[in-house]
Amino acid sequence: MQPDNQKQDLDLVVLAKVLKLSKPYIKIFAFCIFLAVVMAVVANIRPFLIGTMVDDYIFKNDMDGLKKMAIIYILFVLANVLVRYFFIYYSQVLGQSVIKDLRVKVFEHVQSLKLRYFDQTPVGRTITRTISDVQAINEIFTQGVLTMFADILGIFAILGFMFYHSWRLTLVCLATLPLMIIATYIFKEKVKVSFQNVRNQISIMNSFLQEQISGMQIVQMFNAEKQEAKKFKEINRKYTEANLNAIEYYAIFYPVVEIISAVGLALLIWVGSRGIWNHTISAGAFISFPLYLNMLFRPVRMIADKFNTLQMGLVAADRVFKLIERDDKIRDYGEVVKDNIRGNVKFEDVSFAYDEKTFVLKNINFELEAHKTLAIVGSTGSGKTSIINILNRFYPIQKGRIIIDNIDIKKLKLNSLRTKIAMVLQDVFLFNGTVMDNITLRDDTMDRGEVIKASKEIGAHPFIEKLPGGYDFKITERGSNLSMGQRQLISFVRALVINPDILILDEATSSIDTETESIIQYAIEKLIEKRTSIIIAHRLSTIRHADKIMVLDKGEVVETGSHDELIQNMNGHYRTLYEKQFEQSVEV
Ligand code: M5T
Ligand code: MG
Repeated sequence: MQPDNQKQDLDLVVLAKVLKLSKPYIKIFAFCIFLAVVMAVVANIRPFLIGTMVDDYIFKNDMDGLKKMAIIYILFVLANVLVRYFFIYYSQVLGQSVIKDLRVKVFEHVQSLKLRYFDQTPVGRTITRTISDVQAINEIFTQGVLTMFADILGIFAILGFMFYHSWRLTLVCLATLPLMIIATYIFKEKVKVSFQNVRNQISIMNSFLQEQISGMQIVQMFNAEKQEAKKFKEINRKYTEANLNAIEYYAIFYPVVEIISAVGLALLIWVGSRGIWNHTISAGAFISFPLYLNMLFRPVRMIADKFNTLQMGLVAADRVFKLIERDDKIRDYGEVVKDNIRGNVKFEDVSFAYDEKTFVLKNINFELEAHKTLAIVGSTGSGKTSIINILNRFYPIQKGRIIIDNIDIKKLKLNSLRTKIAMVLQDVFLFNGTVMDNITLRDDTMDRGEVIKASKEIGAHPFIEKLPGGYDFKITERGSNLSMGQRQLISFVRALVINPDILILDEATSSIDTETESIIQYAIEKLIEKRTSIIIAHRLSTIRHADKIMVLDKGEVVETGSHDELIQNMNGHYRTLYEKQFEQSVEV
């Protein structure tokens, strides 16, 4: 699990991309900006009003005027509350709308990625990208850009009021401002690094947890809980450390700010009191400037914090963008759409490597006529599953051609290719949902009657019917509440309902009882009837029905022929394999 690399100089580019996401919500965005402008004035006018009340009304004994001013003051307070409410609400609406769209975008993109991406990326990382990284982007809007904009406007507004009120005192206040800015800057830089660390640790922890939970059975089976818990503790410790590290900077920063404010206030009182004695500063200004000072420092202080939220959001955004800009998409250059195929399959000198280097299939040649059955046998790791992985274009091949009905499959539109081919994989994957959902894969156009018909045809109906709820029986994640044989049968029905022209079956290696075996055997015979079939066979019974048998060894075809032909070859691979299995089945 490698933490992701981050480039730090890309901030503005990333920010621009994030802002672009809000394009569909430009009106809300504009409204938020407008509110920020209003807020800058409404929120910061109060010290000025207080100063005016002191100088122009209290000192001049104008009670009626004072009352009026008090009402104005209250109105501004209320207006501020109202404007702030809308600002918070709508900046959230904006952020949430953007990330709602983004999540779909990420999900759809992930779906279109090549299988290689999933081979190489921990699941937890992809989940972090889709959930928590996207969430962090929300804060770019709610905590980042918009509030920072509001704060900066606020600072200008305060400075405006201050200068208007008393330039002398304003200059005094500004004396400590550089200190504040320097402190803020240092803080921002430090916290930035530690926050990146925090996010990396989150990603590592998610990946670890995801893997652990999926593999819990293995962990418990091999009593590996202690070791795994130890590893988790280590990851957890690093995560906590990263968090504490970030918090430490806050713990230093806030007291420093406190000191700078205190110095500022002391200066203000010192210069202010002199100003009152020599009548260069009014009492109103003297009273309102400490308030200004507070108001001026608050956004400056907050900006550091917001900058970091923004920063974190940008780091997250950068990762999400990297994911959705990944060029690992399945390329669909094919244009040919075929509605009907006969199902003639030909491999011409096909070589293939998952990693472009180590070839797991070497110069494979074979032709399978339409409606015939090819069985592929060979020891484990010989490349059987790989053959079907490339036939369906899950992975691109490096050499040779795969041809279906005289068309190179590269030229076929992926969709068109895959709807013609049904695959039953070695390990059946069932989703959380009903039996029906798992067969139709939530395709509403599929008729319930059709499904039942198909499952009757291959003999899965009796067992499904017996499940509580029948076709509405709820399968738990990965099908853990069904036996292997049952899962296999459901996947058979899934393959049959789409009525494929080519059927590929990667037989499960696990042994099943004789009764289920015969049900499955019957189902397989039904499945391969009247269509081109490639069966990766582990059981003798399956092989016998094949028109042709191809023996693979270390990625190469070593023998081809019918059962009868191959069995003649006394020292042949097939005969050896066959004898081995035969012995086994006799023994059992
Ligand atoms: C053949 C490698 C594997 C093996 C070789 C599926 C898969 C396989 N391999 C990868 O690198 N990545 C993959 O995603 O390819 O493997 P296979 O084709 O799966 O062999 P098999 O189906 O004949 O074996 P089995 O055990 O199913 O009978 O070197 O590392
Ligand atoms: Mg296999």
